[in-house]
Amino acid sequence: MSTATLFDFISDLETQGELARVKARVSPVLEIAQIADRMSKLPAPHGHIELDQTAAGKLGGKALLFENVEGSDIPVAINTFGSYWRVNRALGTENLDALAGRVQQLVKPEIPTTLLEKMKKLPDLIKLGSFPPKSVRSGICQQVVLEGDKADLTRLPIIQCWPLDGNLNSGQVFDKDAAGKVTERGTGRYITLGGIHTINPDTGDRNIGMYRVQLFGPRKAAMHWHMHHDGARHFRMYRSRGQKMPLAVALGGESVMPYAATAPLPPGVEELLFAGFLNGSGIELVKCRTIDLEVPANAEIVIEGYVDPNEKLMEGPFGDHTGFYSLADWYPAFHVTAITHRKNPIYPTTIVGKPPMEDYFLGKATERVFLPLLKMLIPDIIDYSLPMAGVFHNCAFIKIRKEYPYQARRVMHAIWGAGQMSFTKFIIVVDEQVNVHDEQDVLFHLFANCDPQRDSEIVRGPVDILDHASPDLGAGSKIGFDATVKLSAEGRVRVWPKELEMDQKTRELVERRWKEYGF
Ligand SMILES: Cc1cc2nc3c(=O)[nH]c(=O)nc-3n(C[C@H](O)[C@H](O)[C@H](O)COP(=O)(O)O)c2cc1C
Ligand SMILES: [Mn+2]
Repeated sequence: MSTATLFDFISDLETQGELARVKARVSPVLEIAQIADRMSKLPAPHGHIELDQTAAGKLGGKALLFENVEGSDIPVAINTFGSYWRVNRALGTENLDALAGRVQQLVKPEIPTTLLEKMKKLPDLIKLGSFPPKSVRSGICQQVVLEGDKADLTRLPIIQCWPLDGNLNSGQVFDKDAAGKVTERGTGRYITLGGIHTINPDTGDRNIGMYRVQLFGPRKAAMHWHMHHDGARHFRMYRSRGQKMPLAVALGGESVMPYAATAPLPPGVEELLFAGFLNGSGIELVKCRTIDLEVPANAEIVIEGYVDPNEKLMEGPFGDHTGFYSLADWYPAFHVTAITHRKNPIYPTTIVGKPPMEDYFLGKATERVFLPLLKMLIPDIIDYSLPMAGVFHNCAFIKIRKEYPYQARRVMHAIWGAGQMSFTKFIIVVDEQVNVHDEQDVLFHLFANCDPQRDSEIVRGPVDILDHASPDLGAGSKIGFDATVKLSAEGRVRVWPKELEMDQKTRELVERRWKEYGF
């Protein structure tokens, strides 16, 4: 079972030997981040899952609860999702494949044949098996209500992750010409594990995305949503109407909530439904106090406010999950109208950086859980892996059962059209017998089976906003390598040699006689 509140989740982790409490007084500026980084590189108490045999798969250390943080009386929880076991625990599953199996069940009763029909059906599929959210009259997230001037973000133990975060003098600015016009500077402190709740003003659809929030002042922050994400899309809708956008940042809640906020659901598919599905019961919602939105009743802390379409802030730089600082750029300003919280709340956060970090395990959960949905869109795919070094968007290994010429290329183009997978910069397609979870096996076949000129496919298109190598922000090129065995219609192909393999009879003979050889 997933747990109902962050407090319960932490208690559960503690009982299971997965939590370390830190009583020493620590600074929220860099110190917590450095401790969490070091901890995340230690072996995880409960080891790793079968599928991920990489060294990273065993890491994660323990979740941390800092009880004595300078400048705030609220404890900080970090690294709570930083291992396979803890992600499984949060999602209430024994292993990710079992959860993928539940998603597979949703996908099964599926009849439509065209891609478009399938895309249209996705929302239904999610709804089908899930539990809708329930409105309730009161929730622990509103045990304490601080409105107006009483609301003060600086009282929260918001951490600074990396030394140059928020530092505009570091040369890390995207729009150098505009940088001169900056009148208001942010701090280096960011809310990093919040669920950003917004509503589509046309349809009323609710969205939750995990977007970082940079602290500017007691009631002011900057919202860093990528232009391709739903929060940004909602914002553009309010902006074109000339309206302020109500927004709430929810911290904590059911242990499935932070993961659900990161899940790459198609626009219009509500994260709340997916969270209900993961949670095994609908997420309880309460009305916000100062804006027209509902938020999870079981959250620890909720920050209410609105985004002003006419006000931009120079957000960043920020040490990102790519292993580089993402450059400072203009993002909308968020004005806080209230902070509500439970009595004695816990403040959850995370840091990102060079992998493996806590988000590696959240990303791997997505890789597994979304496999059935990806297969539904692109039935050629048997399995896939997003290798650690590719930090999710940069690289995908795809396994297909090849049946006709150029099938690998069809798969590449389908991926480049599939939701957030479309940002994949390097795609390597391999045959059925290759283990996509073994990097060496994939690279072996890439290097051996490709004639670079004949077997690569380069396209232009939208790329991840965080890609610093693309010539333009969010726009660049992507490459696919067909590392499968080539068929005659795939360009000039000579006789393809067989891969080495000892015959079964001899293998069995040696197996039987192994002791006899006297090793
Ligand atoms: C720890 C973490 C931090 C993230 N930070 C951001 C961010 O600052 N901005 C952003 O647009 N996406 C960020 N993401 C990715 C989004 O949460 C993710 O793509 C999600 O699916 C977006 O939801 P949406 O499609 O509803 O917008 C982050 C993900 C994780 C795991
Ligand atoms: Mn969404």
